[in-house]
Amino acid sequence: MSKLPRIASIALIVTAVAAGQALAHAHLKTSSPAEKASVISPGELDLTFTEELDLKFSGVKVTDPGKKDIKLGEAGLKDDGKVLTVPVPTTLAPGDYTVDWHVLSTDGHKTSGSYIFTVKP
Ligand SMILES: [Cu+2]
Repeated sequence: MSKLPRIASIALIVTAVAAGQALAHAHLKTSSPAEKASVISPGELDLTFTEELDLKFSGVKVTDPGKKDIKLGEAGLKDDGKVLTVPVPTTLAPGDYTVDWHVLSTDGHKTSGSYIFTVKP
């Protein structure tokens, strides 16, 4: 019985974890309105990511309950480039809205996702 294979596999895991942290992509940490939140029509959307973003290749699309695109203002970055902020110039009617986001983090990796929030009557 040798302990070598076990030590080797532990070393492999440690290496994989370290590499994973070095290549961390931008993941959505929090948002305002939050996922599944019920809110009054928001004046803007704030999406907070784990990494700094490249604004040129980052964006948000919002669709209404009828799957129609909502007209949004020009996206910007704040808080060290980790928060993507998008003005919502119109008042949203009550219903469920889908936010589709795609971002490029400054490490050159793309991520995307979507979530829903509700505008209450
Ligand atoms: Cu990355």
